[in-house]
Amino acid sequence: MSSKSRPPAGSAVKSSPKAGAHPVRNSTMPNPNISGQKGRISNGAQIIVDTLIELGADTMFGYPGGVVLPLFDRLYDAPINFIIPRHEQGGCHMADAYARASGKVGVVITTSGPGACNLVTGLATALMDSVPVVALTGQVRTELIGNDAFQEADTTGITRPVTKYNCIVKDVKDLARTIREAFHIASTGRPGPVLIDIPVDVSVAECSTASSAKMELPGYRVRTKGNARQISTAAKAINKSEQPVLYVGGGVISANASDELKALAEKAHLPVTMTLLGLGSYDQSKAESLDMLGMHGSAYANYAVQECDLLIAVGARFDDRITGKVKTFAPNAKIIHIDIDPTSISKNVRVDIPVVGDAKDVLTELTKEVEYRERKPWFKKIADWKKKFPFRYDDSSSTIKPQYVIEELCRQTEGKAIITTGVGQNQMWAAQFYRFSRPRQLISSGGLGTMGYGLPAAIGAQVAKPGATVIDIDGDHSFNMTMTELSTAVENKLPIKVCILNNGYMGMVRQWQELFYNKRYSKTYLANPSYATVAEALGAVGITVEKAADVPGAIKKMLVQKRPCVVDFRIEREENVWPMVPTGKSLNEMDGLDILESMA
Ligand SMILES: Cc1ncc(C[n+]2csc(CCOP(=O)(O)OP(=O)(O)O)c2C)c(N)n1
Ligand SMILES: [Mg+2]
Repeated sequence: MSSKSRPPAGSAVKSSPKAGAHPVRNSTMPNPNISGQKGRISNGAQIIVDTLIELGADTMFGYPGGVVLPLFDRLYDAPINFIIPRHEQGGCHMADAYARASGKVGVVITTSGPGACNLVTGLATALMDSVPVVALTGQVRTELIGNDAFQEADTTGITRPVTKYNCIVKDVKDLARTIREAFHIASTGRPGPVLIDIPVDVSVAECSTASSAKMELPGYRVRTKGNARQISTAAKAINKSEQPVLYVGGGVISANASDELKALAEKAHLPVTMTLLGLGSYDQSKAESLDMLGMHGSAYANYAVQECDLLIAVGARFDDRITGKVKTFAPNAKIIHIDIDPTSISKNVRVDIPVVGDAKDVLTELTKEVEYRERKPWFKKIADWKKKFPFRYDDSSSTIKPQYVIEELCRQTEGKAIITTGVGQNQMWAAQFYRFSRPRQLISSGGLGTMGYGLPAAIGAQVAKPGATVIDIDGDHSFNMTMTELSTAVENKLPIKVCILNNGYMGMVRQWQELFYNKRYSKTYLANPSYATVAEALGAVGITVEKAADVPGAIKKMLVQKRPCVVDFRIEREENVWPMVPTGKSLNEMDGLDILESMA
């Protein structure tokens, strides 16, 4: 890379902040307001560790390298649970899932150049799903920046589009403050990943400890309280509505607002549908749950959205997998949109009543003003759709149906496990057939759809919740992408379970080829290893299941393992996910309903 494309050495590289973030001042500028300047003399690496501990980060994920040696030296005997992945992408997914499962900020540390570059997919995954992750990357010495130094990469440049905010710290005096700011920006407003790049000379430079340095974010404002008038207008619309639908996204979970959501749904008597990331925010065992909506959502949710007269979106962003054809999305509905991120309002779909604020706060206020209405005809219609088009599969065959595996998993874990997923059919079946009842129970890459997320995510979730049963429902090819992380699980004695729905195919892509490319299965079949043998070689337990009759026993065996356990379910090869709204179609134009009906 030419040095021309780089900022001159000595300048700070700033990202343009994303939704909800605002520019922070140049971190190389002298900062006269640092408090705590009088403390003991420390080096940059020690300041990093002290500040992280002060911020409550007792668990981190990371991989060492040359320019982070000073930092790793300080981590040697620090009171931190430090997990070393086998690849930095895995480390970033672990930090991300740790954050999703715990509600805390996930921290990942890597070296410069290749280490930092390996974070990109993980950061993009966290950005798309609004997950608070702080990444600390080492950088070459300040004087070498722009010289194509060994293991130099323009980390802030490369990660600018995949972070909520990033910067490089060039003065040790700014370190503590910048780390505090990173945690604040990552976890407030619409959460997201923040990266701080730290040249090695800054890590070894000495300064008086400034770990209590105050944040200086004059331009960063987060509006948590919703506008009272807008809330009243929303309440009136709800009270007037004959056919309302609550459409809930991951924002409700990240705002810890599930109780407030339940209170609103119960008081006003509203049916609730959730996005993939919203699953768990509302108990699916309730009659008012319409389960997931969208491309592979339930027919009853999609019909309800298309026929509703009022759509109340909370912490959701009208992603194209949800709306189908935007022009004909919820054609009869007035739309209320409650979101912390003002930039997502009316971005994809025109909104009638926007309310910018924290979901917990806004839902509390809104609930005070709503009234109960029975809405008998509407709930009758919904009950009829539910009866006619439940998620179904043909259970008459002796080959293993993936849906059956998930139903059985749900039965044996009493719907209480934390589920992570790969991407593809496995992910959609997990969303359709496991029944989620509490927030932070489903951990899945929604926005970016990152194959390879499931296994490292299970590790991050298990670290966050050591007592929980954590199951990765994965695809064979998703698992292939990061399966080396099984070693991380083994080394750290994490009893995660991996259920590979092994169809031999990149199943979701094959499904599209079947439906839209005349069954020309171009490059979607790859030879797989014996996963049980791989698992055993890496120190985990491996089980292969080839017959439907063996599914319950294998799951039972898996659930009692103390070591990580991989179960390779050889499933029906060409099973499809139904229903399906083809790209460009309206939500009510679902394929596969006839197939589902024929199985009744
Ligand atoms: C990193 C990455 N590369 C490519 C894709 C495109 N893609 C989406 S689903 C899929 C197939 C997934 O196969 P598998 O993990 O076996 O899951 P299945 O659909 O068979 O359950 C592919 C290639 C992706 N989502 N992520
Ligand atoms: Mg597959």
